[in-house]
Amino acid sequence: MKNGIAAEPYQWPFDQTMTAENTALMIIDMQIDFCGDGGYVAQMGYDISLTSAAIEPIRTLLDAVRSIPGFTVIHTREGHRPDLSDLPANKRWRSRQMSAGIGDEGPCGRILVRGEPGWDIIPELAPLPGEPIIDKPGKGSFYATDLDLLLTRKGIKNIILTGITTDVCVHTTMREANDRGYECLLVTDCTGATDYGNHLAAINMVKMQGGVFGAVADSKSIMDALTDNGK
Ligand code: C5J
Repeated sequence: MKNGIAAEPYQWPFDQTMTAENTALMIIDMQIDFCGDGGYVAQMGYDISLTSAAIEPIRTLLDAVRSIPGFTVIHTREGHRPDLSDLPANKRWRSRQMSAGIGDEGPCGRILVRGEPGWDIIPELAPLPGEPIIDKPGKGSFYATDLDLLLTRKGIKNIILTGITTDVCVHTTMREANDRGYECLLVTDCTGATDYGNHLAAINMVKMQGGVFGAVADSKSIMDALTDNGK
């Protein structure tokens, strides 16, 4: 990782201080509810091929990162307590405008409820023992979680963001992380949205104003940098 990652709109991270010890790979909400048959996204009528397209690229990147000693991998899951006491009324009533409401019964159990089959991370990307899982009630991974504490304690400065959906939970997390001073990189082929135009727009937003939320790169550029063979 001598030269950083070929990214847009700048080589990432800008100050070239990326090491296994100060960098984390975040895998956001790769749950059946967001990319599996019968899950929340499918029940809302969206095309899960758009969100599930990220699975294989993430798996390849994850395998590479797991082979590097000291590299932190963090998984997140969006979901609520079974009694829905952590589900704000605005989130619930708006979800019920669609054909599937959060907390309602679906083919994969109660939608976005902790412990239900649909809430689980997909088997292809199952966390290994020792890889932290952040359970979050919101779209952002920092809100009402101990993520910031965990990153600070580990000395993490750089975050590589993957997962779904690009325009909602990935973007919210990236914005939260950016405001807290983390250097952020969104991986274009390891993310996906329920609308392809929104995926592209979310990527574009990052690049405005010199990298207003950080930078973007594809997974090949990251793999090249991790193995120092891209130059
Ligand atoms: C959404 C997410 N889209 N994980 N959640 O509701 O992006």
